[in-house]
Amino acid sequence: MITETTIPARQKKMIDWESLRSDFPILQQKVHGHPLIYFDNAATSQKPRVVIDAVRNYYERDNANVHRGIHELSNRATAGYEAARARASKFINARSADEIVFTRGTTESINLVAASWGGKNLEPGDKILLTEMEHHSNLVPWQLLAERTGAKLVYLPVTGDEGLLDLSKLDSLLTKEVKLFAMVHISNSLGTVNPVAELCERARKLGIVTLVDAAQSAGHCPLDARQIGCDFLAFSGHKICGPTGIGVLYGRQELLEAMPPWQGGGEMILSVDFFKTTYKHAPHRFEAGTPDISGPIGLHAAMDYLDGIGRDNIFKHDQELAGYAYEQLARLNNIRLFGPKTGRAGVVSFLLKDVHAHDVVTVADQRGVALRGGHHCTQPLMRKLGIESTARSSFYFYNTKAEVDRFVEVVREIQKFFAE
Ligand code: 7TS
Repeated sequence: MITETTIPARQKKMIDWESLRSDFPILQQKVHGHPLIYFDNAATSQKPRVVIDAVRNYYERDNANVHRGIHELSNRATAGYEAARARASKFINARSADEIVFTRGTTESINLVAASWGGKNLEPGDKILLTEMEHHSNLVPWQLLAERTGAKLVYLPVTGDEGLLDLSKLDSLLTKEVKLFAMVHISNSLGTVNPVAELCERARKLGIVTLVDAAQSAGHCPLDARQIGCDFLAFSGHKICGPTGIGVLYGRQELLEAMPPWQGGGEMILSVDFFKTTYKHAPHRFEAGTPDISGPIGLHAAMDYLDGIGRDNIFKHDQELAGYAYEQLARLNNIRLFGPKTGRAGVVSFLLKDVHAHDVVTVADQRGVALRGGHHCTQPLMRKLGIESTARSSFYFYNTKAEVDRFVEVVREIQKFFAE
């Protein structure tokens, strides 16, 4: 039996953040002899037991293919799959579950829009507006589309180390050639929170289609697709406590309905003849073949879990930790910090003078602290900032101030170690 995972909504002031850690079996371990401090949440989040259980229960009790068999197990699998779609719709306040397409993740969601919507609607001379802080997955699909269609890419600039969008340039970039404006909500490299509702509103007034990359925001702050007013929005299950391999594409129904299929195969058809096929309505038209079924079921449990805590509470907690980490790091000598001084999300990127980011990450790992070093799939942004990489700490609600203290101490040790 598929059971609804319901966590009673916790009272605002009564959240015991420390106790939430016991929901995450993976956090209860030592790495290289030290308690694990997991600060690589922008890459992927850890999974609470309710999510692991939901996936295990599905395989132990309900596993069957969806929409195909008229037998009990298939009916249960289908019910679980479609319940997850309805839950995802609620999670981002879509108008209906028909606006939710399941994909492998943010990357696949954006590729779907580029190939299907972009392939149909773009012509030579059209422009696609992006920002300079996009992740490669909100950049390369548009480059591929531009190559195919003859469209051109244009970029809204980033101001420098503080990593804000230069909104004074927006009006001059929003020309009549621009057909699509795709933007990241929260930057995975800088922690910048972009004013996506305002950006979408300004684009919409000119009839420009908008896409919001919500990979770093969906599980970290309240997210309301209708209030943002975007046409498309993408996120990944694995960054919001759900399983890997499952993601969501939200598309406004009239746009999805007008888009041609992307991949062809089973599940997405109404009728197939040797030379002609008719397709199901959206969203099913975009889900060819046997989908990931345990993924949406695990994701459903993750969305319930997060909303049980409250994403407004999670955002506050993320911001407090990141603000505290930024302040502590800013006290050190020979450190360069990236991203906004205030109002940042739970990401702090930095560079130590004369120490490569990869060395920072390697030594931190020896002390049980999981960071990420590299370009974070934002190579053009790194080039703009005149660097190759950063060391990045990224936080989630199960991280604590004590962990930040230990992390800052480790950074100090690293500075000493490389100074000798
Ligand atoms: N967009 C943003 C803003 C991201 O941070 C990521 C992944 C993606 C898109 C792609 O998500 P995927 O689930 O399809 O891979 N970001 C990172 C990161 O910062 N470190 O590893 C993956």
